[in-house]
Amino acid sequence: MKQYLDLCEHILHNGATKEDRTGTGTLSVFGHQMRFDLAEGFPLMTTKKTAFRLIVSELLWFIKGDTNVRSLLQENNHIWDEWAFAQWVASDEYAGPDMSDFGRRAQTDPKFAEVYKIEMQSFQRKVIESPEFAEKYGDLGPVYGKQWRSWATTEGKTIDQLKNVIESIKKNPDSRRHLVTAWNPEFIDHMALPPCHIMFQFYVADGKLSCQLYQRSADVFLGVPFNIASYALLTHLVARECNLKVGDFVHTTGDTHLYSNHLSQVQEQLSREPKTLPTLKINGDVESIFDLKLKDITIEGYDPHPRIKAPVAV
Ligand code: THF
Repeated sequence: MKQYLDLCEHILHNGATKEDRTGTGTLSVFGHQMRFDLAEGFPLMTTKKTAFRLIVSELLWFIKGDTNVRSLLQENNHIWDEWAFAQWVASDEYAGPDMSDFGRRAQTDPKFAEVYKIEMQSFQRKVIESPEFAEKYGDLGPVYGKQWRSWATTEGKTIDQLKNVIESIKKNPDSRRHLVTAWNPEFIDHMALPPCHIMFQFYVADGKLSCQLYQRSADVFLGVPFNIASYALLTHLVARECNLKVGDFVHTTGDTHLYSNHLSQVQEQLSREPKTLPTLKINGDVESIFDLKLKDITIEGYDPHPRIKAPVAV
C-alpha cells in the first residue's frame, strides 16, 4: 500500500514536532487524504503483519452497538483494555498500587511495568469472571457502538444510524445524506476516549459503493493500519447488504501523526517491499450484516512481512 508508505515518508520529512495529551510527543501534519480502490484487493498492511482477527472483532463490536470491553476480552481482543483500565484505577473502589499515568510509566520504569502487568491481568480476569464488575468498569461510555446504533434524542428515543443509512442506500442510492456520525457533543465528557473516527459517508455510482471517513486524530503507525482495514471491511459489508460492488475507501485525517517512540519501527517498515494484497471472504450463508460472527469473515492470500512491535500511547 504505497499510499500508506508515502504518508509515513511525508510525515518524517514534513511533520512538525508537537506535544500531545499522552505526553509521548509526535511528528505531525494536518489534513491528509488517501484513496484505496477496494477492487484492487483488501487493504491490509503487507509490510507488517496486522492482526485481521482483531479488526473484525472490533468492527462487529461496533456494529452490535456494544460499548463494553467484556465481549472483546471474551474474543481475546485487548486493543481497548487500557481505556477501561484507566476508568477502573481512577475509581473509588480501586485499592491497589498507584496507577496514575500508567501508560507512560510502563514504558520507562521496568519495576512499575511489572506491577502494572499484574494489575492489568487482575482487571481483565474480573471483567471476564464478573458480569457485575464488567458492567461497572468494562464500559467505555457512549462510544462508537452507542452512537452508531442508539443515538439518544431529546425526546427520549434512539436513532439507529447504521440501520438507517443501509435503508437509505437501498432506497435512494443517489442521496448525498448517507452519513453516520459518532461525534455527539452532549456526551463527549462521558466517553472513555472521544471518538477518533468521527463521521463516515457512503456514496453510490456505477453500481459501486464508496465510503469516506473523517478521522480527527490518526496514530499512523499503530492505529491507521487498523482504521483502513476496518472501514474497508465496513464498506464491503454494507455493499454486500445493498447488492452493490465495492468502490473506493477515502481516508481523510486531521492531526496525522507518528509518535516519537514509533520512528525506528516506521523506518523498518519503509525498508520493506509491499506484497500482493489479500482477498476478503464473507460467509454467504449469513444474510444480514447484523448476524455476522467473527468466523464468517476471513482473509485469503495474506503473506505479510513479520510483525513490528510498538507501544500504544494511552
Ligand atoms: N489510541 C492510540 N494512541 N492509538 C490508536 O490507534 C488508538 N485507537 C483505538 C483507541 N485509541 C487509540 C484503539 N485501537 C492497537 C491497535 C489499535 C488500537 C489500539 C491498539 C495495537 O496495539 N496494535 C498492535 C498489536 C495488537 C495485538 O496483536 O494485540 C499492532 O501491532 O498492530 C485507534 O482507533
